[in-house]
Amino acid sequence: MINKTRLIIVGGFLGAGKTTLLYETTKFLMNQNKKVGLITNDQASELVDTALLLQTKVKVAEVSGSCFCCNFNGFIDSIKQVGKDSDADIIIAEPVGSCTDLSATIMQPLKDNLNRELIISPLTVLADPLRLADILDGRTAGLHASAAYILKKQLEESDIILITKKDLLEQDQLELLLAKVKLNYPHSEVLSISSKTGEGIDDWLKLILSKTRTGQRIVEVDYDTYAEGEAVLGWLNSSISLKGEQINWDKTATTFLEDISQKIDKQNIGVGHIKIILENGSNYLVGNITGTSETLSIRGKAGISNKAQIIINARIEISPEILDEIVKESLEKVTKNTITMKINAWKCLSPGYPNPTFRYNKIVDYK
Ligand SMILES: Nc1nc2c(ncn2[C@@H]2O[C@H](COP(=O)(O)OP(=O)(O)OP(=O)(O)O)[C@@H](O)[C@H]2O)c(=O)[nH]1
Ligand SMILES: [Mg+2]
Repeated sequence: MINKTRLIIVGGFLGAGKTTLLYETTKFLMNQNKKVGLITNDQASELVDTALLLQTKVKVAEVSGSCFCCNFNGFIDSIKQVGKDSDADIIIAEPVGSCTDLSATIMQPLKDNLNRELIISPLTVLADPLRLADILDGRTAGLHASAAYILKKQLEESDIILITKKDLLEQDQLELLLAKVKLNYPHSEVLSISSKTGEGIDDWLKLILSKTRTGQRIVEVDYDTYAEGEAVLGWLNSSISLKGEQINWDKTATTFLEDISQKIDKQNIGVGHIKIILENGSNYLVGNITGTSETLSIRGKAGISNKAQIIINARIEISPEILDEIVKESLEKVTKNTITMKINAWKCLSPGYPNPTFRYNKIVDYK
């Protein structure tokens, strides 16, 4: 079989930098005249990640309503669909950040079932350097112990650990972290990148595009702890149309996120990731919170106009009911008397017990 499609799976905990890397990698590969297709994944529909990645103009398929592992057939259908629609040389897929056991539930079944159609790259697991350093020091990175358990299992089962956001570290901090990670995860290759500066993306791509040994380790996962780690997260996905008179959307989005992050700080809530995309025609901004208010970041500008669309995705350690209240209250505060909202979708949930379609307990041979 000639011209097999490359499949790259980019895992890692919530907020680790997966979508940002997919975005930058897609642009990088397009500049090399490669055809790229992308797959996003979430427990519900209305994804910030999909809306953002569509800005690259490549095809984006979405597996929503369940993770790749619990809807493996949906994942296969998406691989085939996006491969066909974009005639892709390379497909990059981003699983849900609170998923683990991917080697047993995704990598092995993929090798077993799609080895004639695909070349599968090593399983790359992204890690935010600040969370990673905290975990390596024996703490929980501000997360519930069971959520931190998921993060640790992701690292253990990786073929490659990719420390992200290296621009946030001094050189000596980075070297120390790299050395610690290598010591703690001796079976994985360890690299670092910054999607912000582009540094390291080339080296990572060279490595994963030249290798096919993937899913080299299946680790033991206690599904009750894994389920608890997911269930402590309230999950909110919503999409809203906004209308007003010459509204400054950048200010609106900033005030909204600041208000939410203040509540999080005050109530000391563990944060997976809160993200928004606010689109005003072809202008858009993306806002993220991955921990305390210090992590709040806003990129891009949506400008001033009468109409815009916002998608909000939040995963924080609080019940879905309280999350619902927090977000509604902050929205009402910033829209009061000036902006009318039409809610197109609003879903609040707590992820159910993970129930993968397949779970292999042996490594599938694959070269
Ligand atoms: N400084 C810096 N920030 C980054 C970098 N890469 C990602 N980020 C930031 O990290 C936050 C999370 O990035 P995402 O790419 O959305 O993370 P993710 O892993 O896709 O998150 P989920 O899909 O929710 O699991 C955002 O605020 C990004 O701007 C980087 O290289 N440097
Ligand atoms: Mg993402």
